[in-house]
Amino acid sequence: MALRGVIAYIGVGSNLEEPLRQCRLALQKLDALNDTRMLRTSSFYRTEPVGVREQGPFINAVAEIRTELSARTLLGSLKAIEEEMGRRESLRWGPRLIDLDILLYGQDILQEEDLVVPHPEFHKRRFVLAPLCEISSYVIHPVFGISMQGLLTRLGYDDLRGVVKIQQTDG
Ligand code: A4P
Ligand code: MG
Repeated sequence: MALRGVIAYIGVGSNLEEPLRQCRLALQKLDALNDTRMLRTSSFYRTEPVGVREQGPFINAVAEIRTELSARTLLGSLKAIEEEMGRRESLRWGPRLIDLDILLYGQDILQEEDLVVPHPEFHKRRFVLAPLCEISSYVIHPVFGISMQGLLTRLGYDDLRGVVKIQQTDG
């Protein structure tokens, strides 16, 4: 059967109520979406909070999916998962039960009021680039024309905010 749809990358993050469990559950729900197939998932990473520093560490991961949903429908599905899991309105960059972001949707560039793709700022964030590089280091950022590995390398060593791969056996 011919492969259809678009390859998209979804960022998963949580720092509340057993974050690792929240991230695992979110990935299961992502896997169960209609017209969407999970292709690969990164390891989980324990990461220092970026933005609001006075909050607990995050667990982050990235999933590669193939989807026949439009970017907008996919956004709606991600928000539905967040709501189903009990996410409430949260402070910008503050603690959150679960955050699901469309990092990339093929090579599309979207600049709408409530949908910006590639997700703004991810090119500067080690907590996104490290898991993304683990599964798809060669993917090109459509705005900058640089690979994920290139973006990660470009962060250099002056941004060594803790981003540590955790072992599956950590629970
Ligand atoms: N929206 C626009 N574009 C997108 C997109 N590509 N994907 C809109 C998903 N949503 C998108 O998002 C607010 C609105 O953004 C949505 O209604 C949607 O229409 P939100 O998820 O409700 O709010 P948010 O999470 O506070 O905003 P955002 O922009 O996702 O936050 P950030 O910038 O991702 O920051 N530190 C660590 N270590 N790990 C983290 O995961 N996350 C944040 C959140 C801060 N610090 C962190 C982490
Ligand atoms: Mg978000």
